[in-house]
Amino acid sequence: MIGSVGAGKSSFYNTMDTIFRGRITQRACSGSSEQSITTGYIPYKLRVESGGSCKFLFCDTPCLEESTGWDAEECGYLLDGNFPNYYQFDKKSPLTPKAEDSDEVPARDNRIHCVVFVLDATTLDVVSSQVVEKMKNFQHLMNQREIPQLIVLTKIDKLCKDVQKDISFAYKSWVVEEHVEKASQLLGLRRSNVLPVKNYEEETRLDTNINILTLLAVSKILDSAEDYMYNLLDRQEFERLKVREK
Ligand SMILES: Nc1nc2c(ncn2[C@@H]2O[C@H](COP(=O)(O)OP(=O)(O)O)[C@@H](O)[C@H]2O)c(=O)[nH]1
Ligand SMILES: [Mg+2]
Repeated sequence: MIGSVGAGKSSFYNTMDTIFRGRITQRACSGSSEQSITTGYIPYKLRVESGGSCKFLFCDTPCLEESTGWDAEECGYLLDGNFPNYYQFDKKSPLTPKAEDSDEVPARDNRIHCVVFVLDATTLDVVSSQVVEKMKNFQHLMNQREIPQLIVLTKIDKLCKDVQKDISFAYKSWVVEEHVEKASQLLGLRRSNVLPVKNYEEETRLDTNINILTLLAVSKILDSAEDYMYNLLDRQEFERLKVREK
Protein backbone atom coordinates (compact mmCIF):
# COMPACT_ATOMS: atom_id res chain seq x y z
CA MET A 1 0.00 0.00 0.00
CA ILE A 2 1.42 3.32 -1.10
CA GLY A 3 -0.02 6.79 -0.54
CA SER A 4 0.13 10.22 1.03
CA VAL A 5 -0.05 10.85 4.73
CA GLY A 6 -3.65 10.57 5.95
CA ALA A 7 -4.88 8.83 2.78
CA GLY A 8 -6.20 5.92 4.81
CA LYS A 9 -3.60 3.14 4.31
CA SER A 10 -3.55 2.05 7.94
CA SER A 11 -7.33 2.40 8.15
CA PHE A 12 -7.78 0.23 5.06
CA TYR A 13 -5.75 -2.52 6.66
CA ASN A 14 -7.70 -2.13 9.92
CA THR A 15 -10.96 -2.35 7.97
CA MET A 16 -9.91 -5.65 6.36
CA ASP A 17 -8.69 -6.96 9.70
CA THR A 18 -11.98 -5.93 11.31
CA ILE A 19 -13.96 -7.93 8.76
CA PHE A 20 -11.80 -11.04 9.00
CA ARG A 21 -11.80 -10.99 12.81
CA GLY A 22 -15.43 -10.08 13.22
CA ARG A 23 -14.83 -7.15 15.56
CA ILE A 24 -13.51 -3.60 15.27
CA THR A 25 -9.71 -3.80 15.38
CA GLN A 26 -7.01 -1.16 15.29
CA ARG A 27 -3.78 -3.03 14.80
CA ALA A 28 -2.27 -0.41 12.49
CA CYS A 29 -1.97 2.99 14.15
CA SER A 30 -4.07 5.46 12.25
CA GLY A 31 -4.97 9.10 12.74
CA SER A 32 -3.28 12.43 12.48
CA SER A 33 -0.89 12.37 15.42
CA GLU A 34 2.84 12.07 14.94
CA GLN A 35 2.92 8.55 16.41
CA SER A 36 0.50 7.32 13.77
CA ILE A 37 2.80 8.19 10.89
CA THR A 38 4.33 5.03 9.48
CA THR A 39 8.10 5.26 9.05
CA GLY A 40 8.82 1.65 8.20
CA TYR A 41 7.88 -1.13 5.84
CA ILE A 42 5.36 -3.10 7.85
CA PRO A 43 3.85 -6.39 6.70
CA TYR A 44 0.46 -7.22 8.15
CA LYS A 45 -1.25 -10.59 8.13
CA LEU A 46 -4.98 -10.95 8.08
CA ARG A 47 -5.96 -13.19 10.94
CA VAL A 48 -9.23 -14.99 11.08
CA GLU A 49 -11.42 -15.51 14.12
CA SER A 50 -10.16 -19.06 14.66
CA GLY A 51 -6.59 -17.73 15.04
CA GLY A 52 -5.21 -18.79 11.64
CA SER A 53 -4.12 -16.31 9.01
CA CYS A 54 -4.67 -15.75 5.30
CA LYS A 55 -1.84 -16.67 2.95
CA PHE A 56 -1.07 -13.12 1.87
CA LEU A 57 0.35 -9.98 3.41
CA PHE A 58 -0.64 -6.36 3.15
CA CYS A 59 2.38 -4.09 3.54
CA ASP A 60 2.17 -0.56 4.85
CA THR A 61 4.75 1.99 3.69
CA PRO A 62 5.74 5.50 4.80
CA CYS A 63 3.89 8.38 3.20
CA LEU A 64 5.08 9.85 -0.06
CA GLU A 65 5.67 13.37 1.19
CA GLU A 66 9.20 14.70 0.99
CA SER A 67 9.93 15.01 4.74
CA THR A 68 9.43 11.37 5.72
CA GLY A 69 9.19 9.96 2.24
CA TRP A 70 11.17 7.43 0.30
CA ASP A 71 12.49 7.61 -3.23
CA ALA A 72 12.30 5.71 -6.50
CA GLU A 73 15.52 3.80 -5.84
CA GLU A 74 14.13 2.48 -2.57
CA CYS A 75 10.83 1.69 -4.28
CA GLY A 76 12.70 -0.50 -6.78
CA TYR A 77 14.42 -2.41 -3.94
CA LEU A 78 11.10 -2.85 -2.21
CA LEU A 79 9.32 -4.20 -5.30
CA ASP A 80 12.11 -6.75 -5.78
CA GLY A 81 11.81 -7.96 -2.19
CA ASN A 82 15.07 -6.45 -0.97
CA PHE A 83 13.60 -4.87 2.11
CA PRO A 84 13.54 -6.89 5.29
CA ASN A 85 10.17 -6.81 6.99
CA TYR A 86 9.86 -3.94 9.46
CA TYR A 87 12.65 -2.09 7.66
CA GLN A 88 12.91 1.49 8.91
CA PHE A 89 13.56 4.04 6.22
CA ASP A 90 16.62 6.01 7.18
CA LYS A 91 18.03 8.65 4.90
CA LYS A 92 21.39 8.52 6.71
CA SER A 93 22.02 4.85 6.01
CA PRO A 94 20.02 3.88 2.93
CA LEU A 95 19.72 0.25 2.01
CA THR A 96 21.67 -1.17 -0.91
CA PRO A 97 20.42 -4.21 -2.82
CA LYS A 98 22.13 -7.53 -2.20
CA ALA A 99 24.33 -8.94 -4.93
CA GLU A 100 22.69 -11.64 -7.07
CA ASP A 101 25.29 -14.23 -5.98
CA SER A 102 25.12 -13.29 -2.32
CA ASP A 103 23.78 -15.81 0.18
CA GLU A 104 21.34 -13.14 1.17
CA VAL A 105 19.39 -12.85 -2.09
CA PRO A 106 15.92 -11.69 -1.28
CA ALA A 107 13.29 -14.26 -0.54
CA ARG A 108 10.93 -14.62 -3.48
CA ASP A 109 8.12 -14.31 -0.98
CA ASN A 110 9.15 -10.74 -0.23
CA ARG A 111 8.59 -9.60 -3.79
CA ILE A 112 5.58 -7.38 -4.32
CA HIS A 113 2.83 -8.99 -6.37
CA CYS A 114 0.38 -6.10 -6.53
CA VAL A 115 0.62 -2.41 -5.68
CA VAL A 116 -2.30 -0.56 -4.15
CA PHE A 117 -2.20 3.22 -4.36
CA VAL A 118 -4.38 4.50 -1.54
CA LEU A 119 -5.91 7.87 -2.46
CA ASP A 120 -8.19 10.10 -0.38
CA ALA A 121 -11.22 10.84 -2.59
CA THR A 122 -11.72 14.24 -0.95
CA THR A 123 -8.28 15.59 -1.85
CA LEU A 124 -7.83 14.36 -5.43
CA ASP A 125 -7.89 17.93 -6.75
CA VAL A 126 -5.15 19.11 -4.44
CA VAL A 127 -2.60 16.29 -4.54
CA SER A 128 0.75 18.07 -4.78
CA SER A 129 2.56 17.86 -8.09
CA GLN A 130 5.57 16.51 -6.16
CA VAL A 131 3.54 13.55 -4.88
CA VAL A 132 1.99 12.89 -8.31
CA GLU A 133 5.43 12.93 -9.91
CA LYS A 134 6.72 10.52 -7.30
CA MET A 135 3.82 8.12 -7.86
CA LYS A 136 4.42 8.27 -11.62
CA ASN A 137 8.13 7.52 -11.13
CA PHE A 138 7.18 4.57 -8.94
CA GLN A 139 4.67 3.42 -11.58
CA HIS A 140 7.43 3.39 -14.16
CA LEU A 141 9.32 0.86 -12.02
CA MET A 142 6.16 -1.20 -11.54
CA ASN A 143 5.44 -1.22 -15.28
CA GLN A 144 8.98 -2.39 -16.00
CA ARG A 145 8.32 -5.33 -13.67
CA GLU A 146 4.74 -5.81 -14.94
CA ILE A 147 3.38 -5.48 -11.42
CA PRO A 148 -0.36 -4.77 -11.39
CA GLN A 149 -1.48 -1.48 -9.89
CA LEU A 150 -4.82 -0.60 -8.35
CA ILE A 151 -6.25 2.40 -6.58
CA VAL A 152 -8.17 2.14 -3.33
CA LEU A 153 -10.23 5.32 -3.15
CA THR A 154 -11.00 6.07 0.51
CA LYS A 155 -13.35 8.43 2.35
CA ILE A 156 -16.15 8.24 -0.23
CA ASP A 157 -18.57 8.79 2.66
CA LYS A 158 -17.29 12.37 2.78
CA LEU A 159 -18.12 12.99 -0.89
CA CYS A 160 -21.89 12.86 -0.74
CA LYS A 161 -24.63 12.85 1.91
CA ASP A 162 -26.47 9.90 0.33
CA VAL A 163 -23.38 7.71 0.51
CA GLN A 164 -22.70 8.86 4.06
CA LYS A 165 -26.21 7.78 5.06
CA ASP A 166 -26.06 4.50 3.17
CA ILE A 167 -22.77 3.13 1.89
CA SER A 168 -24.60 0.74 -0.43
CA PHE A 169 -25.44 3.84 -2.53
CA ALA A 170 -21.74 4.10 -3.54
CA TYR A 171 -22.15 2.35 -6.90
CA LYS A 172 -25.18 4.51 -7.79
CA SER A 173 -23.71 7.88 -6.87
CA TRP A 174 -22.55 10.06 -9.77
CA VAL A 175 -20.31 12.01 -7.35
CA VAL A 176 -18.44 8.81 -6.50
CA GLU A 177 -18.32 7.93 -10.21
CA GLU A 178 -16.84 11.34 -10.98
CA HIS A 179 -14.11 10.82 -8.37
CA VAL A 180 -13.38 7.32 -9.66
CA GLU A 181 -12.83 8.91 -13.07
CA LYS A 182 -10.55 11.59 -11.57
CA ALA A 183 -8.46 9.02 -9.71
CA SER A 184 -8.17 6.86 -12.81
CA GLN A 185 -6.91 9.85 -14.81
CA LEU A 186 -4.46 10.90 -12.11
CA LEU A 187 -2.48 7.67 -12.37
CA GLY A 188 -3.52 6.55 -15.85
CA LEU A 189 -5.20 3.37 -14.60
CA ARG A 190 -8.45 1.82 -15.83
CA ARG A 191 -11.62 2.86 -14.02
CA SER A 192 -12.28 -0.77 -13.15
CA ASN A 193 -9.01 -0.67 -11.24
CA VAL A 194 -10.24 2.11 -8.97
CA LEU A 195 -11.89 0.61 -5.90
CA PRO A 196 -14.05 2.97 -3.84
CA VAL A 197 -14.17 2.16 -0.12
CA LYS A 198 -15.27 3.56 3.19
CA ASN A 199 -12.98 2.56 6.02
CA TYR A 200 -14.05 1.88 9.55
CA GLU A 201 -13.18 4.99 11.56
CA GLU A 202 -15.94 6.11 13.97
CA GLU A 203 -18.05 2.94 13.91
CA THR A 204 -18.32 0.72 16.94
CA ARG A 205 -20.03 -2.17 15.17
CA LEU A 206 -19.58 -3.99 11.91
CA ASP A 207 -21.60 -2.78 8.92
CA THR A 208 -22.39 -5.18 6.07
CA ASN A 209 -22.33 -2.45 3.44
CA ILE A 210 -18.84 -1.29 4.46
CA ASN A 211 -17.75 -4.94 4.41
CA ILE A 212 -19.12 -5.53 0.90
CA LEU A 213 -17.18 -2.61 -0.62
CA THR A 214 -14.00 -3.63 1.20
CA LEU A 215 -14.28 -7.29 0.22
CA LEU A 216 -14.90 -6.32 -3.42
CA ALA A 217 -11.64 -4.35 -3.24
CA VAL A 218 -9.76 -7.20 -1.52
CA SER A 219 -10.94 -9.76 -4.07
CA LYS A 220 -9.86 -7.51 -6.96
CA ILE A 221 -6.43 -7.05 -5.32
CA LEU A 222 -6.02 -10.81 -4.89
CA ASP A 223 -7.15 -11.47 -8.49
CA SER A 224 -4.52 -9.03 -9.74
CA ALA A 225 -1.81 -10.61 -7.58
CA GLU A 226 -2.81 -14.01 -8.98
CA ASP A 227 -2.61 -12.72 -12.58
CA TYR A 228 0.89 -11.46 -11.84
CA MET A 229 1.94 -14.82 -10.40
CA TYR A 230 0.66 -16.71 -13.45
CA ASN A 231 2.71 -14.39 -15.67
CA LEU A 232 5.72 -15.06 -13.48
CA LEU A 233 5.14 -18.80 -13.68
CA ASP A 234 4.89 -18.74 -17.50
CA ARG A 235 8.09 -16.73 -17.71
CA GLN A 236 9.95 -19.13 -15.42
CA GLU A 237 8.80 -22.12 -17.46
CA PHE A 238 9.91 -20.38 -20.64
CA GLU A 239 13.35 -19.61 -19.13
CA ARG A 240 13.72 -23.23 -17.99
CA LEU A 241 12.90 -24.49 -21.51
CA LYS A 242 15.44 -22.10 -22.99
CA VAL A 243 18.16 -23.38 -20.66
CA ARG A 244 17.28 -26.99 -21.53
CA GLU A 245 17.45 -26.26 -25.26
CA LYS A 246 20.97 -24.89 -24.84
N1 LIG B 1 -14.59 9.43 7.00
C1 LIG B 1 -13.57 8.63 6.72
N2 LIG B 1 -12.39 8.79 7.36
C2 LIG B 1 -11.36 7.96 7.06
C3 LIG B 1 -11.47 6.94 6.07
N3 LIG B 1 -10.28 6.30 5.97
C4 LIG B 1 -9.46 6.90 6.86
N4 LIG B 1 -10.10 7.89 7.53
C5 LIG B 1 -9.51 8.79 8.56
O1 LIG B 1 -8.42 9.48 7.98
C6 LIG B 1 -7.38 9.65 8.93
C7 LIG B 1 -6.06 9.14 8.36
O2 LIG B 1 -6.13 7.74 8.16
P1 LIG B 1 -4.85 6.79 8.26
O3 LIG B 1 -5.34 5.40 8.05
O4 LIG B 1 -4.07 7.06 9.51
O5 LIG B 1 -3.99 7.27 6.98
P2 LIG B 1 -2.51 6.81 6.55
O6 LIG B 1 -1.60 7.94 6.94
O7 LIG B 1 -2.59 6.67 5.06
O8 LIG B 1 -2.20 5.53 7.21
C8 LIG B 1 -7.81 8.92 10.19
O9 LIG B 1 -8.30 9.87 11.11
C9 LIG B 1 -8.93 7.98 9.72
O10 LIG B 1 -9.90 7.77 10.73
C10 LIG B 1 -12.75 6.79 5.39
O11 LIG B 1 -12.95 5.95 4.50
N5 LIG B 1 -13.75 7.67 5.77
MG1 LIG C 1 -0.55 5.01 8.41
